[in-house]
Parts: sequence; structure tokens; C-alpha cells
Amino acid sequence: MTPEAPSVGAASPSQDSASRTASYLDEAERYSARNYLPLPVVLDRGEGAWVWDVEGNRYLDMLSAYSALNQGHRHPEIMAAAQTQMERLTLTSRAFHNDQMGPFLRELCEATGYDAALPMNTGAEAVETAVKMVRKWGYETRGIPAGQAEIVVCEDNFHGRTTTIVGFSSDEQYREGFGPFTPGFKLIPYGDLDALKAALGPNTAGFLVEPVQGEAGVVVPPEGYLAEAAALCRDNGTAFVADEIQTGLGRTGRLFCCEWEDVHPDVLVVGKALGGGVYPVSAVIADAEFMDVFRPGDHGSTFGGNPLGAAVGRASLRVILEEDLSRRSDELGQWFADELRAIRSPHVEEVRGKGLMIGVVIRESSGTARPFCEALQQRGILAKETHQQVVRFAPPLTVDRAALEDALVDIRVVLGG
Ligand code: IF1
Repeated sequence: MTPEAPSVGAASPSQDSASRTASYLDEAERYSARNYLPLPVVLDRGEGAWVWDVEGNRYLDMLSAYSALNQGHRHPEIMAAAQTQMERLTLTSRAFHNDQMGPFLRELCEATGYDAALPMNTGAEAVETAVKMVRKWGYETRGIPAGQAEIVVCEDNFHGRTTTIVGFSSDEQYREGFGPFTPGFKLIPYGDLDALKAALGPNTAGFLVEPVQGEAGVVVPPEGYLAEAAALCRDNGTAFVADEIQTGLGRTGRLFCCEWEDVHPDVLVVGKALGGGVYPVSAVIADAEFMDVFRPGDHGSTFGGNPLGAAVGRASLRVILEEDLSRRSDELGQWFADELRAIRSPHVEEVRGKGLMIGVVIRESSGTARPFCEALQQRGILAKETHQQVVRFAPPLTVDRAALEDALVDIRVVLGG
């Protein structure tokens, strides 16, 4: 059963404009590694929740670059901060100080309630940093025998694409052909407290978990899971490490998803929207007990803490706080998810998520999520499937309610409600 064909209102590219898209697609096909299967749309402009393709068609961005655009495309305040900093100083390396990193890390620590932060660039680098941090903390403060630190992770996790990280993925495709892998990781079912309790031992340095599993298909754990897991870790002297790279910075309706259960992770890992969709910025945030395991020369990166990223990070965080994007995400997300459920689509098994991090699970009897995403694209909505069955809806948190109301008209048609 394929979803509804596009309505007459859909922009159908004229012959020469179609060739513009085709030539871009051909060029990418010819020169790019084939490590993605993108939707056949070529974007050349973005503003707020909207993007335009090279044919001039406008789309509502319902992916936000996997939650790296919580503030929307080219937020004026973030753009201004980037442009101002670009006129002054963009990179020094950490061999020297710069006048942006200190204020950025202070503001980040004040917003999260921790002693210190270690700035990196991508999410995977921040996760790797957290792994090194809790291992060394385990050796130095928990007396774990050298080389025997264990970190518990969850099945269906997604924490990045480095070989250490994919080594503890449960997804065969992310692992195949990339071994041998880093030892010291133990996989348990997500949401299963008994499994966590059984996995925690004297050598367990950390438990690394996504508060909502994004790539797995927007999987929300049972109520109370995060709080109980944090308590089990505390009782066992294990660091509770929250990967809030995708769930953080307002996405689930709180500044950080762990706040829904009053959990204050030992180590907080952030990225994506910390760079406001303008520049890669990530960080590991923790109290001195963990942060002080790093001594000069232990860890670093060429770009981590650079003045341009720090200036962008300051503006990105400021926008989230000043525009109360967490509240918008909570209120709009609850309403939007209820509207999606009210469609009562024959193709939809479940609508799940938190805030504006929503997954629509397509019944296997209706095929996969991809054709629904392709039909949405024809109607000016860019959404991306995750795994086979889930259509992910995660617009910028700045999205107008009116834009979502309009989108629902098309979503109802595509979902056949
Ligand atoms: C891709 C997925 C999402 C993340 C969490 C760490 C990272 C990510 C919870 C690493 C990154 C991105 C990576 C990108 C697509 C996207 C993705 F489908 F891959 F899994 F969002 F769900 N922790 N997620 O979601 O951060 O190093 O990328 O900055 O690799 O295809 P990064």
C-alpha cells in the first residue's frame, strides 16, 4: 500500500529546472562516497524552519539536521555572533587562550549546574572524551584494576561513528567491516533495570545512555527508568553518563531530557544544537571529581574550544534560554503528537516521543517509512525515516504553530487518515 499521491498543488519542477536538480544529483553521485541515501532534493537556502531547493520549492524542515537546528536555520543572533567573531579571530588552538572560550564554558556550566566543561567539536568526539574520562576516573577513584574498566551501554544505541563507538553498537551495519573493536563495553537491553543491575559490577566505571533513543526510532524508556538507573549507578559507584547530544538543548521539552526525571547525570554530553546549526560545537560537562582526571596533555583537539565555535556556542545557548525553546518544544510537541494520533491512520502503529522529538511508527503491513517520507517531500515537508519503520518529526523548536497546522493537512493526506 503506497501513500497518497501528491496533490495538484505540489510544485512540479519544469523541464529545465528538473535538470538543475538532476545535474546536482549526478555530480554528488559521481564524486561523493556512497555512505548515505539522501532524499532526491537539493537545498540551497534555509531560514527558520524553512528550506528551499534549487528549483525554488519551499519545504518545512522536519528533521533539523537530526536536532542540530533547534534554533532554526541561520538564526539572526547566532549568525551575527558568527559574523562578528569571524571579523576578529577564528582559531588559536589550545596552545593559547582566547577571549571566547572561558565565557562560553562559564555560561554552559551556569546553565547546567556543573563545575567545568571540556569543549570538543562533534558529538562522537564528546562521547569518546566521556569514555576516556570515566575510565580514568574509574582507575583513579574507584580502584578499578588497570585496563579492566567496563562501560555499560544499551542495545540499539547510537553514540557516533568512530571505531570505538561502533564497536559497542548493536547494529550490524554500523560494525560490519570495521573491526577489531575496543574492548570493555557491555550491552544490555534499553529500559531494562534488572539487566542494568545485573551488569553493574566492581569494574563498571560508567553507564552511557541516551535519555530517548533517537536513531533507534525515538524510543522513550519506561517512566522512571532514568531516575532508577541513576540510583543504581550511584549505589554501585558507577558514573551515570547521559548522551544528550540529540535530546538536549530543548528538544524534548526540557533544557535536558534527564530533567523530566530530576536526574542530574554525573557526566553530561552535549553537541548538535550547541553549534546552532552554524558550526560544530560539542562538550563534556561534569563536576571536578570527573573533570580533574584530565591533566595538561592528557586529551585535546585542534579545534576544541576555538573562539569561533565558542562565540557560536554562546549565542546558540543564549537563544535556547532567552526564547524559552524548551517550553515551546514541550507545548508544541504535545499538541502536534496528539494531532498525529488523532489522524487514526491505518498505516500508523504508534506515535511516540517527547517534546518536538516525535516518531511515527509505520505498520509493517503498510511497507516501510521511506515512501511516506518521499510522499511528504512531494508536499513540501522534509522528514527522514529512521531504521525501516519510523518517520521522524523533529522541526526546529522555533517553528510556528501555523506551519505545523498547515503541514498536518498534508500529513493527513499522506498517512491516509
Ligand atoms: C550520521 C543517526 C541521529 C547522536 C547521539 C552522538 C551522536 C549522534 C544521540 C554523534 C549523531 C547523527 C549522526 C548522523 C545522523 C544522526 C543520527 F541516525 F546517525 F543516528 F541523529 F539519530 N549521540 N547523530 O544522535 O554526533 O559525531 O554526528 O556530531 O552519522 O548518520 P556527531
